[in-house]
Amino acid sequence: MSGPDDRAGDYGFVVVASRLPVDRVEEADGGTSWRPSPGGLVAALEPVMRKADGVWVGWTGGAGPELGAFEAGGLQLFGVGLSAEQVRGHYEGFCNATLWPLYHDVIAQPVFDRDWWDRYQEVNRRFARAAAGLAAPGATIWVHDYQLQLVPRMIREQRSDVRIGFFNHIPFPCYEIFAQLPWRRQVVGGLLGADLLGFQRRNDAGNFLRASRRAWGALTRGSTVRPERGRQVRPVRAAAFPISVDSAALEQIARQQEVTARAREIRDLLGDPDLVLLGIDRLDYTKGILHRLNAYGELLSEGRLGPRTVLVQVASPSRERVEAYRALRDEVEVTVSRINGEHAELGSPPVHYLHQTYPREEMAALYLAADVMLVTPLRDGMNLVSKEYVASRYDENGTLVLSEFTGAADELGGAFLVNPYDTEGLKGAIVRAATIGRAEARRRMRAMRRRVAEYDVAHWAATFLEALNQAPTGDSASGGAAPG
Ligand code: GDG
Repeated sequence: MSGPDDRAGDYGFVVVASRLPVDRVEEADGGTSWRPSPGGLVAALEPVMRKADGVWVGWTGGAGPELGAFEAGGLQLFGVGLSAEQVRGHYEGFCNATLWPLYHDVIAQPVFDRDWWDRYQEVNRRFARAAAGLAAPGATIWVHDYQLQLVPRMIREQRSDVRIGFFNHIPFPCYEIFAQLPWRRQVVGGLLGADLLGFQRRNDAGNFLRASRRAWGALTRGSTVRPERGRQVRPVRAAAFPISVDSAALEQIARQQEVTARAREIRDLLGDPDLVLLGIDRLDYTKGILHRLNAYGELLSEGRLGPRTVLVQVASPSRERVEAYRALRDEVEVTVSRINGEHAELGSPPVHYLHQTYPREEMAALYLAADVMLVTPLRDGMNLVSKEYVASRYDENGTLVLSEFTGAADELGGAFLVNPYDTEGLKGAIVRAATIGRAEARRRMRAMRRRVAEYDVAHWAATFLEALNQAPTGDSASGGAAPG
C-alpha cells in the first residue's frame, strides 16, 4: 500500500461520477469545446468544489482516449478515457443490462456476462487510479452511483489517508434479489471500502446492511457495519440521504415571463383542453410509462375524463443501444398509436407523444401547463421529475399522481399515491387528482412545495458531507475534514 506522500495530488475534494458534468460541443472550425451541462448534482456540488479546491473525475460519454485534467466553465475536470469495448462491456453491458435491472427488482431480466464483469472491474480501477492520484493528503472523495461500486475499496487500497463517501442514486434491492449477482461478494466488499454509504431511502440502506452480513459476513449494529472482525476495524456507516432538486433555481426559471407565456401557448397549441395530463420520463422500463398509458386508454374508453382531455408524454431518448430499451420504445409507440387510433378526432389526438429532449425552460413551461402530473414508476430510487414539478408550480396549482415505489413518495405526502400495477387504483387516483377542488389541490401543493424548498439539493449535499466529516476514518490521524 502506498502512503499519501508518493501518490498524493493537489485536490482537497474529489467527486467521482460516471459522467462529467459537461457536454462536448463541435466547433465550426472542426475543434471541440465543453459546455457545462446544468443539473442538480453540479449545482449542489459546485460551491463545495470551489471552496475546497475540488476536481470532478468522470467519463465523457463516448469511446476515446483519456482526456486528463482540463477546465470548463470554471470547474476543474478530469476525463477518464474508455475504449469501445469498455463502453460496451462496462456501460451498456454490466451497468445498463446487469445492475440496472437487478437493482430495480428485476423488472427486466438481468444478463450475467463474465466478460462484462471484467470490463466493469477494469473501468472501476481506472476511475480509482485517477481519483487516488488527484486527492491531496487527507482529502475527501465522494464517489457516485452503481457504475462505480468497486471504486471505494480500490481507492482505499492505494490511499489510507483519505475520507471516502459513496452515494447510490438507484435503489439497493432486497438480499433475495441481490443474491442472484454472481459477484455479490466483490460488490459489497467494494462498497465497504467507503467510510459512509448514502442511499435514497431507509429501506435501501437496510437492504445493504443485510447484504453486508450475508455476502461479506460483516457484523452490523444499527446503521454501522464492521467489515472486518477481530482486528482494529474501521466502521462503515450506511444511511439514507434522500436527494433533491435545486428548488429555488427551478422556481426562478418557471417565473420567467417567457416561460409562463410559453405554458399558456402550450395549452393553446393543444387545443385549449379542459384537462392536461403530463408525463416526463427518460424512456426507461422502470418508469411505468406503459402502465400509465394503459390506465389512460381505459379511462378514455369509459368516458371518465371528459372529451376535452389530453395527455402529453415526453419520453426522452435513453440507452438506445441496449436491446430492452429498443423493445420498450416499440411497445410504447404501438400503445400510443392504438390509443390515438381509437380515440382521436381529426386534429386532436388524446396523446401527444414526444420522443425528444428539451431545454430546461421548455420543461418548466410543460410543468406549468399541466393540470395533473403522472409519475408512475415501478421502481425509482428517488424520481427528480416529481420534485421539479412541485418546485416549478409557484402558482400553487396542479396535482401530482405519484407511485409509492419511488423515493419521492416518502416526502411528497400531498400527492395521490398509487400502486402502478393496480390499474383500477391508478385510474381512480387520476380521476380524483383531476377533479379535486381547487382549495384542496392548493393545500396539497403548498405542503409539497414547503418540503421541496426546505430539503433541496444543497441541503442533501451538506447533510451527506457533514455525516462524512463525522465518520471516523481509517487513518484519522492524517484524515482532514470534509468540506462543508
Ligand atoms: C436516477 C435515478 C434518482 C428528462 N428528460 C429531459 C430532462 N430530464 C431530466 C429531468 C430530471 C432527470 O432528467 C431525470 O431524473 P429522475 O430522478 O427522474 O430519473 P433518472 O434519470 O432515472 O435518475 C433516480 C436520480 O438518479 C437522482 O439521484 O432520482 O431515481 O433513477 O432531472 O428533468 N431534462 C431536460 N430535457 C429533457 O428532455 N433538460
